[in-house]
Amino acid sequence: MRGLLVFSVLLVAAFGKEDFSGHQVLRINAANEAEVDKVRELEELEHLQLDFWRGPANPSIPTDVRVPFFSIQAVKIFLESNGIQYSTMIEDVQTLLDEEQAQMFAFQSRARSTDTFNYAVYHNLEEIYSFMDMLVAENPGLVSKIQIGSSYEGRPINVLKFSTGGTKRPAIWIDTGIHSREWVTQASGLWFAKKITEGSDPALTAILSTMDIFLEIVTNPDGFAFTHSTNRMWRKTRSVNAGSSCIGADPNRNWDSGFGMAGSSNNPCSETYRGKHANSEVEVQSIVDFVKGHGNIKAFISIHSYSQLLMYPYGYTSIQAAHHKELDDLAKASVTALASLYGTRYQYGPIITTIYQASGGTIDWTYDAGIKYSFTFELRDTGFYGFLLPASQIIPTAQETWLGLMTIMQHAHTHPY
Ligand code: 0X9
Ligand code: ZN
Repeated sequence: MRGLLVFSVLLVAAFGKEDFSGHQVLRINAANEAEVDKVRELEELEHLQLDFWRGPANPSIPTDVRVPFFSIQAVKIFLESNGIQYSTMIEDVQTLLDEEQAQMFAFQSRARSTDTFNYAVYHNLEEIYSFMDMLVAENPGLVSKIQIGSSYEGRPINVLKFSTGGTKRPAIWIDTGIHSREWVTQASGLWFAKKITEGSDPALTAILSTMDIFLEIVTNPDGFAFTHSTNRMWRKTRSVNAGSSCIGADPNRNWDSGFGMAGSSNNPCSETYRGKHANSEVEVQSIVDFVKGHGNIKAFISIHSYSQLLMYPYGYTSIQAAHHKELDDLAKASVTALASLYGTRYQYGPIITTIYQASGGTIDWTYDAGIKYSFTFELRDTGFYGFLLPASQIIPTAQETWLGLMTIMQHAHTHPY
């Protein structure tokens, strides 16, 4: 097992990118809790090198898992011998990655302004950072760039501030890409940034007349750089874990909200490793410092993919949030607005019942820190492409999500607290 891991690390070191040829994504439909428990046994089998894209959660939510070529027979036999139903969602992961790369390469061009920037393709970190600088240069009276920290590997952690004036106005926070492989989120963040500068929507102008918007597009810069350079499927940060050869912690398990409870892992090799202690990841600590230092953030929206969900606290406990009714009504209005554009259906509710128990998550912390309008989106799709959403869906995804975001932002604007 260890030999295999070392071997694959060496291969990547010699040839560059991690290869996903023959990897499949299976959808496992556990019929009952006993079958879910069986699927959980797969999680414990580290030598299979499984990558759980979603779940295991409960019988109503299918489990999606990327299975390396060398484990496919073992996993299928395990499922079949236990009578658990499954289907193949993605036949060959590498085929999708090759298409994604070909498309990025075909449309590669250095935009000289945010008007000619191609929002319909995926971009790397350098292109995104240069986009930010262009947007600031083009809109000096509205947009500024704030560096809230430096990543573990030393990259700047940048936040765009949209403000028409005032000091410490009540503010809305939006972040994308805290999980680096969720590429449609950073791509949507770029589209949102441009949208905010367009000034064509009176509802947005009204919001900006009294509130600021902060947008962190690349919330996990090291992970994002790594998805481009080495491993497209990288989710976590890139911090070194003492005593382990596995890298990184899950930045959506590292917040000081039910930290260490069920719904996170203490194993550094797990994709949901919570980290050494709450805020151990500088990418998380930087936001915590910013939020506390600002002191007037009224809405905090953290954007992930995939599953088409809009959720509010809590993830670490099944106790209802104090503002459950208001948040639920607002979530309903938001997903209705989102669906109005292309009919994309979202489910909504508290994290723990809508997806699964997750402790140490972003919006549980922001909510407990007093930010009432704390929400988290899981964007397209429902698993057909999963994290590998084709670039042709970037703009429609961003457009419909924007309608959902506007519903929340308008509510925060008209319901001061
Ligand atoms: O497991 C997670 O962190 C989230 N799913 S993801 O596929 N994006 O990794 C779900 C946890 C719920 N919390 C948030 N979406 N913030
Ligand atoms: Zn995520």
